[in-house]
Amino acid sequence: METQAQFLNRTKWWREAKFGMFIHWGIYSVPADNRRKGGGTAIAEWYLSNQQVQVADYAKFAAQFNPVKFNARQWVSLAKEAGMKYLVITSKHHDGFCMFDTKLTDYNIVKASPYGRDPMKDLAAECKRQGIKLCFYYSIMDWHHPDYLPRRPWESGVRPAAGANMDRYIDYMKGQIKELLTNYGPIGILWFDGQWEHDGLRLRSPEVNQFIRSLQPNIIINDRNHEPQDYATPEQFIPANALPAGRLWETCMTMNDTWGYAKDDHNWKPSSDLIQKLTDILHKGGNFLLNVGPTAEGEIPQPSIARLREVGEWMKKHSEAVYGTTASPIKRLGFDGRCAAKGKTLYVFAFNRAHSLSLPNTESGRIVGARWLTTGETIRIDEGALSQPKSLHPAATVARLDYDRPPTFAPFRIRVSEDGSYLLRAMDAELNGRALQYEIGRGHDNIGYWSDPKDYVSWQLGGPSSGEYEVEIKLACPASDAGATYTVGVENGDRISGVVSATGSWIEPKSFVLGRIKIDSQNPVISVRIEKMGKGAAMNLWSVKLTPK
Ligand code: FHN
Repeated sequence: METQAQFLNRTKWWREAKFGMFIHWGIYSVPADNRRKGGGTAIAEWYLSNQQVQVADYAKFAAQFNPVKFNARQWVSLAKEAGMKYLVITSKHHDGFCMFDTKLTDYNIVKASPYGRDPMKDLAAECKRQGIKLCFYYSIMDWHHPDYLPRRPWESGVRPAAGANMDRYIDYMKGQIKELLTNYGPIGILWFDGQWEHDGLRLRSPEVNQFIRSLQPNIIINDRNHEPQDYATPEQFIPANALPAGRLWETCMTMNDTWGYAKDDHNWKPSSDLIQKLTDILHKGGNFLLNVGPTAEGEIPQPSIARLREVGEWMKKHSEAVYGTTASPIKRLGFDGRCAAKGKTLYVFAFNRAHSLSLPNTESGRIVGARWLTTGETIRIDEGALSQPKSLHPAATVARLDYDRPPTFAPFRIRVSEDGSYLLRAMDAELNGRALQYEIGRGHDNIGYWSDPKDYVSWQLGGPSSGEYEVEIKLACPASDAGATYTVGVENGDRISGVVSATGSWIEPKSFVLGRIKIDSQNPVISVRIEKMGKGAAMNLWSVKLTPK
């Protein structure tokens, strides 16, 4: 079993890198079409599904895929210019087309396209030359492989499922993973995706993840093969807070609305927005995996290049505020901006000229130096307020504050709502114990993996709170696991109990009013504790609401 020190050592490069390039590139860039059959738009790499195309017809795009303008040096240089430290590229997406030289199917770029070369080889050499970590995205879901099930609804009668064997498919998948982790040098991350059609048992997830680590013990694996593994992957959004219990995480996001290239998707995010998203992620201790979708000719679209260069310009002056930082010790700033920490230094990202760029008082630590990284000016501090810079960066103006020790601030407390109630969300909770995980994305915004009855969840209230409160809990649990008994209440004070009933599934929460508790202490800690486990995991907890009565 890996120790925490070993885990931190193995993930060190990634935790310091903070910023990577995601590349969705495949034969879906031939149609480059993000429309759905019957109207509306979707994500272009899902073309086969969006247009309900038969596999044999979709496969014809391979013969039209000839990325003669692909230039690994240009792509890696662009990632580096943007300040990105790693690159995650789709080795195989859901369409099953392999963008690497695999011996396990001819449905690959070397054998089935006029291009006839392995771009992953070029990228591996270029990443090594430029000091960028090469990482592979690999889709478990495979619409092309005859052994992968289920078939798509529009395939019935065309491509029968008879004879398909998912175990044989998992063996194929392991064989390809072995090729990816053997033929391209050290790989930074195995970025799984497309796991949702089967559970971890069917996908032999523990076996596959262990196999990966046997091939490259230092590799990082994301959470999309049915195990928490090394980090969580909120997609197209940024969590409201740092994930509880120091859980590592990385937001992946598109620059427009699609991962694969779509000729008609012009909904590009401004570079200032991308920079502010990066600082928001830094504030919460995450990584940012920003996507480009190259064309069938092998070119990164000009709007993506422009944004990467603009972000890179900001990084040139401010990268020390990005690399190697950790989550802000101040959960909420009093102005439109964000903050990140690095030992005895805080970096403050001011999004616009705020009336007062003031910081809360520290509980420990005194400022011994302060300057604006953006302008080089020394900062004067007057009763906590920072002197304004002579000019602002349109995206984020950055201050560096040096303390005599790593500064600490008052603990985060849940603010009372205007109606006197408190909403205690999973996102804001302290997770106490071994197994609890905060789950986010794909229908989750909850505390899960509640397999140990000694684990418990808690929040500290920040406002006036003496009196009687109605307790409402929002939780989810499938019938297979229901039945646990639990209590909600004040630590070492009044509590009320409940029984977990079935709500449908792990991602179908329901709310239950339990009754009332009395609170008579200042800044009490409210907790949810398990009294007795049910048939399986206790529950997935979304929130607790306390309403004064
Ligand atoms: O279905 C995929 C999608 O095409 C894209 O690859 C994203 C990127 O993380 N992942 C899945 C949707 O969650």
